[in-house]
Amino acid sequence: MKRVFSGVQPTGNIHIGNYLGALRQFVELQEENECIYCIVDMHSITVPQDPKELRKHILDVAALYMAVGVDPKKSIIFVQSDVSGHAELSWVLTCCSYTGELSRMTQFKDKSRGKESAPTGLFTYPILMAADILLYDTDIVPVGNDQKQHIEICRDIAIRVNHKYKNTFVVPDGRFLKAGARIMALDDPTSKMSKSAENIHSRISLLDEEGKIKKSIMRSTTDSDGEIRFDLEEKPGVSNLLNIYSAFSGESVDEIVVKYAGCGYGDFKKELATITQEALVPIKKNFNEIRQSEELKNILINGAERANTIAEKTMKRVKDNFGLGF
Ligand code: AQP
Repeated sequence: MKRVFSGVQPTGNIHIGNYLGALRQFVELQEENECIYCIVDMHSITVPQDPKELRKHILDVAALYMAVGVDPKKSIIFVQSDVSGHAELSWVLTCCSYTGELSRMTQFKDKSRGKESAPTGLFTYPILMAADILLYDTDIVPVGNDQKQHIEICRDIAIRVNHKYKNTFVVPDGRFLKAGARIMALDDPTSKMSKSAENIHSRISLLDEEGKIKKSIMRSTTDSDGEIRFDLEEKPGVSNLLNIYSAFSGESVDEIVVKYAGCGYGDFKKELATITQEALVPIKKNFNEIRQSEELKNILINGAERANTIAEKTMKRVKDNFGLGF
C-alpha cells in the first residue's frame, strides 16, 4: 500500500480546476492506498485572509472533500494547523533550502509580480508544502500541473537531506492527470483558473448555481475564427473548453471535435454548460447535507489525531538525524 498526501487551500470555494486537477484523484486513490488529505490553512495566510471567512472556508473545503467522494472511513481528513509538525518541519527544511531555488518558483513570481516587496511566507510557501508532504512519508502527491515545480523542489530537498544526514525522508512522486491537469481561467485562457481571481466569471465553483455556470461558460473568451478544434497556441480558449468538456464527459478531445464539426461556439458552449451543471448536481446536494452535519468537526478532530500520530514519528526521526534536542 502506498501513502498518498495532498491538500487544498481554504481560500474560497473550490472550482472545477481544483476538482478536475486534484480532487478527482483523491477519490480514485483512496480505494487502494493509505490517503491523507489536508485543508492547508497555514498556506492560505501567505496572503491576508479575513479570519471569519477563513474559518468558514476551512469547514467548506472539508465538506467539499466529502461531497466529491473522499470517505473519512478510508482517508484521513484534517486541518493543517491542527498538527504542529507542519510548522516544525518547515523550519528544519528552511535551513536545508536556498534562496536561489525559491526565487525560480513561477507561482511566487506570479503572485508577487508588480510588488516592490512580497510577504516572506509567499516566498517560503514551497518549503511548507515540502514539509506537509515529507511529514507523512508520502509516496504519491496527486496535484494539478501548476504544482509540478513545487513537487520538484520538495524532491530536491528530500534527496539533499537524505544525502547529508541519514536516510530521513521518503522521496515522493507527483501524480498529474492528463485531462483536467490545468484548467485555465474562462475570461483569460492564458492564466490558470483560480479561487482568488477577482472576476467570478473566470471560474466555475463547485457550488455555483446553474444560471451562474451557464453565464460563465457562455461569456468565456474564445476567438473569432469560429472553428472548434484543439490548438493551445492559436485557440487557447476553445482548447480549454474542450479540456473541460472531455474531463466531465469522459469523451476524448478528438471525439468531441468530430462531434461538433461545423457547429458554432454557441451550441458547443450550451452543451458544455449542461454537462457541467449535471456533473455538479450531486456534489452540491452532498455538500449541503455534510456541511450542516454535527459530525463534520468530529471527523476533523479525529483526522488530526491520526495525522499527528504519523507526524510525531517523523519528527522524532528528523530530530534524531539532525541532532536536535538531547
Ligand atoms: N486551474 C487549475 N487546474 C487544475 N488543477 C488546479 N489546481 C489549482 N488550480 C488548478 C490544483 O488544485 C489543488 C489545490 O490548489 P490550492 O488550493 O492549494 O492552490 P492553488 O493551486 O493556488 O489554487 P487556486 O485555486 O489558484 O487558489 P488561490 O487562488 O488561492 O491561489 C492543487 O493540487 C492544484 O494543483
